[in-house]
Amino acid sequence: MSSERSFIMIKPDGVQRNLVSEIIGRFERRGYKLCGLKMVQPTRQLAESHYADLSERPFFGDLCTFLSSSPVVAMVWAGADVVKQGRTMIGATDPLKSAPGTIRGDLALVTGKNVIHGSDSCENAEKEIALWFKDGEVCNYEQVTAPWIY
Ligand code: RTP
Repeated sequence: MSSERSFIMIKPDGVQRNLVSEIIGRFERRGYKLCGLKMVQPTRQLAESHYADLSERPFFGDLCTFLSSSPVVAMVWAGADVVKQGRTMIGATDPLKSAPGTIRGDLALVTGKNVIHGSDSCENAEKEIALWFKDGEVCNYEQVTAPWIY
């Protein structure tokens, strides 16, 4: 099993709309391994750090206000090609441009409330995991092996 990891976050709108199990289920059914999970209401500072790359964009303030407005579910998922595959499962930033079958394409309509975040590179995934999780909060474990579990 690959040790590649991605930081996946159900944003405030996904939590408020009771989409947590729907989203977790998609990653579980795909075959990915859940290694970290917590609900947290991000501080403004954490939201700004998470989206620091977008600090010059006009929507940055509203984005950070939204992210820190209500709890999120922060997760670490591991498995083969999880960063790229996770982004494919999530869909395009604008839900109206997301294919049916993707999380945003099935569950969202508005760019500013697009339900979920997924890391866009392995390097950023590790940075985001370090930003959101303390040492000891992410589990590194082997799943029970059987030919049909990979
Ligand atoms: P995310 O980081 O949340 O996974 O989203 P993403 O990679 O698909 O898109 P990104 O460009 O990183 O933008 C981060 C989030 O900012 C909001 N956004 N609003 N008003 C706008 O034009 C606009 N553009 C982006 C979205 O919520 C997007 O997910």
